[in-house]
Amino acid sequence: MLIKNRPSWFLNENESTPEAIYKQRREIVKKLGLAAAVTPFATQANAGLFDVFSPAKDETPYQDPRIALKGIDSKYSTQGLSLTPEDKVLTYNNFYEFGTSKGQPAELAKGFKTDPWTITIDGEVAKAVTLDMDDVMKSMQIEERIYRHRCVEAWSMNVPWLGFSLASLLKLVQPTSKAKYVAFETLYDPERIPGQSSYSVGGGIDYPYVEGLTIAEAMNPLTLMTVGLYGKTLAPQNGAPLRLIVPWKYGFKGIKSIVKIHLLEEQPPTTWNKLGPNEYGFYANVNPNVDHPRWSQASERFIGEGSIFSSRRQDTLMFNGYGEEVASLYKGLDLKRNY
Ligand SMILES: Nc1nc2c(c(=O)[nH]1)N[C@H]1C(S)=C(S)[C@@H](COP(=O)(O)O)O[C@H]1N2
Ligand SMILES: [Mo]
Repeated sequence: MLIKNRPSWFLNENESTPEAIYKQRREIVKKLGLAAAVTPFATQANAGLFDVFSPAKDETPYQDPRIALKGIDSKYSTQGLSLTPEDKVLTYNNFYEFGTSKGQPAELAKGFKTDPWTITIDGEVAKAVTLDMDDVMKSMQIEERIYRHRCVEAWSMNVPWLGFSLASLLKLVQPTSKAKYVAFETLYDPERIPGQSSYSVGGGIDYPYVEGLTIAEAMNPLTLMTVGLYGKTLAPQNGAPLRLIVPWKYGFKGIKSIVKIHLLEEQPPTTWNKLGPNEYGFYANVNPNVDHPRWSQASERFIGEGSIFSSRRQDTLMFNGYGEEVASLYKGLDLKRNY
C-alpha cells in the first residue's frame, strides 16, 4: 500500500532526527501513563495506538516529490513477463539506512531531500568531475528499461526503470588504463538518514553503504544508472535521485542514493561482503546453481498482483536471464568460488 498521507507519528522534517522521534514517543508514553516498554520507532503494530493519542497532528498534506519522466524504449527490456505493480515497488524495499524491515524505508525516507545533489567521479580518470544532478538529468538520454530485479532473499520483481547506461557517464571522465574497478558510495549524512545514527533503525551496518563492479561490468550496456521508475523520478526509498541497477546480479549490488563514483586499480570493499564474506561475494551474479548458505537460489517468489504472501514461485534464471549479454564477462571464472 502506498501511503499518500503522512502517518501521524511522522515528524516535520526539521524534527525528524531519531532522538526527536524517540523523545516524542517517550512524551506520549508518559502522558498516557503507559509502561516504557514501547519500541522507540513505530511499527505497523503500534502505529494505530499513536494515531489515537498523538497530540499535535501535522495537517500539511504529504507532497509526493516524484516528477514525471519519459524514456525512450530499450531493446533490452524484459519480454513476456508481467510488471510488478507500482505500489509494491514503492513499499517492498530494502534500504537499510531507512529501516531494516519491509515497508519501513517508504515511511522513514518520506521527506528525505534529494535536491540539490552532486555526484563526484574521480580516481583513475583523465577528467575528474563533480556533477550537479540537474545537469545529469538534462544531458543524458533517458531510456525506459524493463528489467528483472532479483534479491538474494529469493524474491523478484519486473520493474520499468528509467535511466542511462553507466558507460555513457564514465565516457565523460575518460577512465585511464589503470581503471580496473568502479566503486560506488551512498550519501553519508546521519542527521538526515536515521539508520546511520541509530543502531535500531539501520541494523548497525558500517555506513556509508559501498558497492563495486569490475570495469568490464560497469561498461556493459545493461548496467543502468537509474533515475526513475514507472514514468516518474525515483522515490527516496528506491534510491533517489540516482542508483545503480545491474540486472544480472543480486539486488544488493544496486546501491542507492549515490554521491561518489571512484575508479581504481584494486577491487574495492563492498558492504554485504564485509558483513558476511561467506554469504555475499563481490560478483553476486544471479545463479540458480549456487545456493546461499541459508537458502536455495533455484527459485524465487515473484512479487506481482495480489498479496505478497501468496506470490507465485518461478524458476531463477542463470544471470537472471541476461546470459546472452553478460556470460562472456565470466569466461574461465569459477562461478562457484566467485559467487
Ligand atoms: N544504500 C543502499 N543501497 C541498497 C540497499 C541498502 O540497504 N542501502 N539495499 C539493496 C538491496 S538488498 C536491494 S534488493 C535493492 C532493493 O531496491 P528496491 O528497494 O528499489 O527494490 O537495493 C539495494 N541497494
Ligand atoms: Mo536484496
